[in-house]
Amino acid sequence: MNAEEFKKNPELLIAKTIKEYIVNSPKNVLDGGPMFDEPMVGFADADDPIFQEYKKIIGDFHMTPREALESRYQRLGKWSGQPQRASVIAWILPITQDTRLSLRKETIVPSLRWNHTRWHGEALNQELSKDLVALLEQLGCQAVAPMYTDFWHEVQTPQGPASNWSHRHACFAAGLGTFSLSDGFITEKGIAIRCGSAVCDVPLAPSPMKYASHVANCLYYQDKSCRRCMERCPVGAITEQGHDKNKCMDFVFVKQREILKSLGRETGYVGRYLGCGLCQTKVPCEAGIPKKKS
Ligand code: B12
Ligand code: SF4
Ligand code: SF4
Repeated sequence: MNAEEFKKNPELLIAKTIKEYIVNSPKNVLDGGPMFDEPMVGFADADDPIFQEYKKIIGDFHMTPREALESRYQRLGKWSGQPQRASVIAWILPITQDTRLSLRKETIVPSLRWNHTRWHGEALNQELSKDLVALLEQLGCQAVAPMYTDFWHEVQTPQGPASNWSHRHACFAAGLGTFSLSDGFITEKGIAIRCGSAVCDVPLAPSPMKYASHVANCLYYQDKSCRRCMERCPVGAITEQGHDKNKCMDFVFVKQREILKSLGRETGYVGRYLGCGLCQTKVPCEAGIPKKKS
């Protein structure tokens, strides 16, 4: 693709690039089949007021898209001031049915497939982010994938860890889904997903915001008809008050591996921790936006 072609329809070409990257990647493989289905892609205006609101909703440490762009190019010594327009690119990587089915059978530790998707899938997501930034730079644009920079970090808050760049908040601004009782992000392809985001100085048409609130896709917030994720969580980290990140983190980072060992099932698992995600399968929001019973 050349710069002229790109300028004619940047939204289409970026979405196509992300989708083809995942679908065709030789690394998108798990036991002979794909790890992720075709991605969903959305865009937001970097000047959407919601990014300023995130400083109140998440914390002052959460970067706006423009702050992220500036941080990267200041560090590179290539900053020439804020561009006229900037945009956020956000994507959803849906986890395949085979992996979801394998996790449905579990009650205390993740399946091997889910564990591999956590680690190998995130490595692929990181590669996609970096290659997308490199491609945009080749086309003469400025771009950054905030999560994969040396200025990305987590802040410990009393409620648990919080990132200075949240993919899901980028995805919400790009109209890709909403949050939920379990804290997971529910999209048209469900909650069993991974996601990613980047910022660029290209003026992109924002995707429509289809949702009435930031929790619109969750049945609990619609009419309290569902609490399935609460029942799936082995440590009670999800209650009607929401998701206790500290309880979840303690289980995910520490206790789950001890349980795996005691079950004699460590063979083949990878990564610093296992992943869990039990609250994201065998739930009505697993693979789509759940429908209210009429
Ligand atoms: C820190 C972290 C964790 C921590 C804390 C989780 C958390 N929810 O913050 C721990 C270790 C516990 C964790 C666990 C898991 N994680 Co994690 N984690 C992250 C990470 C690195 C940062 C998240 C963050 O700090 N967000 C900012 C905080 C402050 O957001 P928040 O509290 O969720 O947001 C709330 C408020 O904003 C609030 N709100 C209030 N008012 C308003 C108003 C508006 C307008 C809006 C929009 C919101 C809002 O609603 C939100 C939901 O309650 C992200 C990657 C990234 N950089 O985004 C992955 C990420 C969130 N994790 C992910 C996954 C998959 C998992 C696990 C399933 C483990 C696994 N890999 O298998 C579990 C699931 C736990 C759960 N029930 O959600 C996925 C999300 C998938 C999804 N469907 O949501 C992410 C995005 C990684 C990725 N690349 O895909 N994780
Ligand atoms: S399982 Fe039910 S209550 Fe939990 S996040 Fe999904 S729709 Fe909401
Ligand atoms: S990731 Fe595991 S521990 Fe955390 S809320 Fe979901 S089921 Fe509970």
